[in-house]
Amino acid sequence: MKIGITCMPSAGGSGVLATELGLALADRGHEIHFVTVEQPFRLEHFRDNVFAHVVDTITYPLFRTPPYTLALAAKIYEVASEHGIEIWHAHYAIPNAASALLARDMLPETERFCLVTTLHGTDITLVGSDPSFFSVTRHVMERSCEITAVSEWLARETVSLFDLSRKPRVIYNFFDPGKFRPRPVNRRVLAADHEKIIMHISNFRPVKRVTDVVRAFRKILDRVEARLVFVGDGPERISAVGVARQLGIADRITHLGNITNIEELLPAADLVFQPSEHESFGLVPLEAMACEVPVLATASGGIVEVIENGVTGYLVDVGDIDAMAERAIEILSCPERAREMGQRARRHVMEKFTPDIIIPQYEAMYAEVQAKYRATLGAAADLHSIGITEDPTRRHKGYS
Ligand code: GMT
Repeated sequence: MKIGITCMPSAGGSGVLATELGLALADRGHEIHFVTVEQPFRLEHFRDNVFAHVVDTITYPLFRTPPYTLALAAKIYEVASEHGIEIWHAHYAIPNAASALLARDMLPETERFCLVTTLHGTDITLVGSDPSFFSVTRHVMERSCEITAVSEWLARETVSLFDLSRKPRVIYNFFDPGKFRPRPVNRRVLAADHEKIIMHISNFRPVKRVTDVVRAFRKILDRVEARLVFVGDGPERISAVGVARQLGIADRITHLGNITNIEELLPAADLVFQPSEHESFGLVPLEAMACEVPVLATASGGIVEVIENGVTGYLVDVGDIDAMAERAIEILSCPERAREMGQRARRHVMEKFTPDIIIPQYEAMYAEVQAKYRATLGAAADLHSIGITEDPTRRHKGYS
């Protein structure tokens, strides 16, 4: 199949997942065309069946910011018409699905691709539900041939927030078991021999609650010799630095910035700590579990579909710093228990979230929407039903 993929190129989970999905599909013989504003984070080397197209934008004094969404639409249109793309898979509703929808409407009716939109979380909970984006987010979801969500929680949230006519299909995140596995690593480059390593990996947005990591770490230090390793960067990192200075523990934190090959870093951790406000799935916890590293996270959002509290990791309430510290101390001071939890975690994710399990679900969905499309080609009423053309009876109703 010829598949176009648009995603965020930065270090966030949606871009990583979309890139890994494209690579896995390419390995299975599909022709994959990425269209992004810059080279995706985990797409570094030439790969068979993979093509990377970068969007050109211009600056012009009349524009307050370059109209990227339109440039993206123009690039998707160009790639789709040149390569005969059958499925366009937009990751993150805004602006990616909106641009793909515009590109699809520009194509002649018989050459239109099926648009699949995957919701990753903040595109719905924070961006899409903001009044400024609500109507456009709802419109692109209604006009996608299929919508997928990365957890049951996100699917339910989306239906209730947007009052959608159908529930998104749930397809979970996956990890590469060859890459993310326990392996010998040189801990010494990260911490002294006597220090346990607590790792937090994120894009340091407010939803990640990174200052909670620092506050809990302060309490952990009362009982355990440890080093906190921050991986990633973003607007809240500086707040974490400020809190660490106030608490007098700034020298116990190492900031590594954005790292592409985290699979070589993760196995060095004694604990991965993700106290997010909510996580629609939790790709970092998944990758940590695959490395047999115990995870401490918050019981909020779709992460409860990934971690069973007390069995494959620990879940505490959002903002409950005392509980976070208590659980972390428990894990760090009992290596035998930590090892068993890590092993159970890997067994669990190997049973549920490998590419062999997840990729065929995407392929089956692509085949289904394609078959539906082919069966309805030419019948205008049916094209409306799968979002390929706009239903004229809805046009003036207003969606919100
Ligand atoms: O975690 C982030 O803030 C990045 C964000 C993204 O969209 O890039 O990640 C989201 O997508 C990941 C892949 O599907 C999920 O595993 C993360 O849980 C989700 N993040 C949030 O819901 C906060």
